[in-house]
Amino acid sequence: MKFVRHDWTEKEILGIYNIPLLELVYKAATIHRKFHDPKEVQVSSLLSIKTGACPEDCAYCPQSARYHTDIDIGPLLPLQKVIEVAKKAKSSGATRFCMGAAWREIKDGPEFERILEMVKAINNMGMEVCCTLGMLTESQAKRLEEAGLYAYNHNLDTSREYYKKIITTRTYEDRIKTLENIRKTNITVCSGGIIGMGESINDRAGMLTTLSSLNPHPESVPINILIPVKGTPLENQELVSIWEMVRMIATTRIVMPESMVRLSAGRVNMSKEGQALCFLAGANSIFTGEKLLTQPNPEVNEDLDMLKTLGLKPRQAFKQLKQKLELSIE
Ligand code: SAM
Ligand code: DTB
Ligand code: SF4
Repeated sequence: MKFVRHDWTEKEILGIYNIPLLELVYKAATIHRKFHDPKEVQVSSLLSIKTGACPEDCAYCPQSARYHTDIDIGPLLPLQKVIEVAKKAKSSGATRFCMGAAWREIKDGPEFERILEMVKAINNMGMEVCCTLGMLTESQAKRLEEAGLYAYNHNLDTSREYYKKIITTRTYEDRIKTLENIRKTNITVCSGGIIGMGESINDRAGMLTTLSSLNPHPESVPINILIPVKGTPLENQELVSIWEMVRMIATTRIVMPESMVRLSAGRVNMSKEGQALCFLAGANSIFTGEKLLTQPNPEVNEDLDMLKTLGLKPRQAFKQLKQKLELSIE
């Protein structure tokens, strides 16, 4: 039986999503154990390096300039400040540091140069560096690669069909083009989406069909639960039930067995038992730190306690890279 496939159909994925719940968790857990160490969880830290006033109209996002939300808008942070935060994150156990900017796209110039300095400095600290800065060109991706960037996050967020209902200022094709530009370098790809925006189960399966058609699959796939933020068009969306999150995580694990599946935004609204089921179903990465970009996340000590209770330990940095190098030396 072939596990890593790039030709999953939406119908097949829907079929998996709808398997009776415990049976689905068992199947996903079995696949998870074939490809990953089930005792390990990757711990990433997140920092908003440029907050708010974004020209895009993503209906879920508190950082769009079009909505009135309660966030602290700010310009690109100075290099030293970012280094300080990264050091703290490292000392509290994070092995990946992800920097997010509320930009539509990267513009060449002094701000991009500053970001390249940030990437270099954090890479030199021995952490995997990840950025999410909006759309980018092939030459910008190359420059980030030269600076030592390990991963670039750029989410598809939902299905091609539903995307138009959520964002009008860019297209699904724009998103895919940026993912292709990243793939032209050795930077790893991080791409996933959000559930709970009013999309159908077909839309969830549709998003996973597109993500799993990418060859290679994204090395990491974040699954966010919508945080309905006051002032955004999605402020009144009902919270997604934990059972739907477990189904989404398990289905993602089954269709992209080698990828890291990240339990991303929305953990503040999940019980520890719910998160435990997600880990069992194949999630093996979380964001720690009491803030995501602008919204709350569980406290670090609370997370460390949870990992300890579940017998999970943080994964070391650059592990995949090390495994690949070891294989090529053998
Ligand atoms: N501006 C860049 C972009 O859009 O690619 C990078 C930052 S953007 C905030 C990164 C991701 O955060 C989005 O793609 C979306 O998946 C997630 N996100 C934003 N607001 C969210 C919310 N309220 N709930 C859950 N996820 C959210
Ligand atoms: C991702 O998929 N989730 C993270 C990360 N990639 C950049 C961001 C979540 C943001 C949640 C809303 C906020 O904090 O503003
Ligand atoms: Fe801007 Fe990114 Fe938020 Fe969209 S998701 S409004 S592009 S910061």
